[in-house]
Amino acid sequence: MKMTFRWYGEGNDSVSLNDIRQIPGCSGIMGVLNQYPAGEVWQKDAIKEYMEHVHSYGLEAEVIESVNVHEDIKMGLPSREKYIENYIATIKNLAENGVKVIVYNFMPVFDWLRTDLAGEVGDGSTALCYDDEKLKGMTPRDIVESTLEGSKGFPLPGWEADRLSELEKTLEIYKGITEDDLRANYKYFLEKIIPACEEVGVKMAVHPDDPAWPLFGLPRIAHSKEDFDIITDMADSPSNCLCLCSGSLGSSPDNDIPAIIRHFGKKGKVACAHVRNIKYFGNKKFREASHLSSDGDLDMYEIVRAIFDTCPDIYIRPDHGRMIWGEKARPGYGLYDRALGIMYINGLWEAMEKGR
Ligand SMILES: [Mn+2]
Repeated sequence: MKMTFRWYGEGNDSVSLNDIRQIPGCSGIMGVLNQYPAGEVWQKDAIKEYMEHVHSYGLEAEVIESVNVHEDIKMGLPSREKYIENYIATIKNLAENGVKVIVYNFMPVFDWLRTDLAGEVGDGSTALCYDDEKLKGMTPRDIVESTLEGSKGFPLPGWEADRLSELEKTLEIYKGITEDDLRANYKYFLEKIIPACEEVGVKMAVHPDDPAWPLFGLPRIAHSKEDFDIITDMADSPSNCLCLCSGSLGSSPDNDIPAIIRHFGKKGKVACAHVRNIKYFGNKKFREASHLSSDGDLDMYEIVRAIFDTCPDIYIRPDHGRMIWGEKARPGYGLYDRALGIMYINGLWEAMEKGR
């Protein structure tokens, strides 16, 4: 297992590389170069400079996240060809700079979504919350505005301005796109990019829909074991993998996370994992919890155990954390609670290794 920490880049994160290297057992980051809007080629020189900077702190950056898929690819528009070409160029440029895993998603329009970015936990801390009843009273534009307002000035992954600039127009086009259409467009994309990934030894790791159900009538096709069976079959390759996010899949109690990890772990299909806990408050209503099992409804021991047993060599990172100890940071991405999460996962891991 390689323990990592999500980092948004100099000037774009309240957490520094110096902070990250002080977290015990943390060997690297899951990084992003967020100057590039979806569809643009990530340039070699910029990636090289970024890598050298991360390496200068003794940290690795073998996993890069948020290499966003342009909406035209998801919608299957003729313009997808040039965006797929650009995506392949980005894959090659990243691989040339030591990247082994690329995390992406195939969610239409909205990436992750919460109705409250600073819900009271009850102990003075706050956490990201979702309440479907609350969302029902909101339009897509309302949720975009409330999310940007709650972001405390930090750009949020998946809520990039370029992605949301033509929101209404994009939503209109999606009205004619079924789940099967979206799957066909996804397959088309994978068939084009996976040979390039194989050539340069990169694994594509698709992030699950978050939350694990359709939103605003938009098709979503990556939130269950069955969905991932279909996706991994779309391109039969060691490069076509998953980013197992326990909190995203775990937003639905129907998903048995340890069983899903074991199923795909044994097949060599898990490239990395985001580990986080969730507390349910009813149907489609949850709050993100600390990593500790007893603070939420997911069993972190069984989740880490499934990784330990079936895919022990993957990259792991704590996912979102609560905002604790008065920290001011990008919602979900403070230093303190995620560092606590790392220590908890490290503790589970050491106990498993020694108890073998
Ligand atoms: Mn995640």
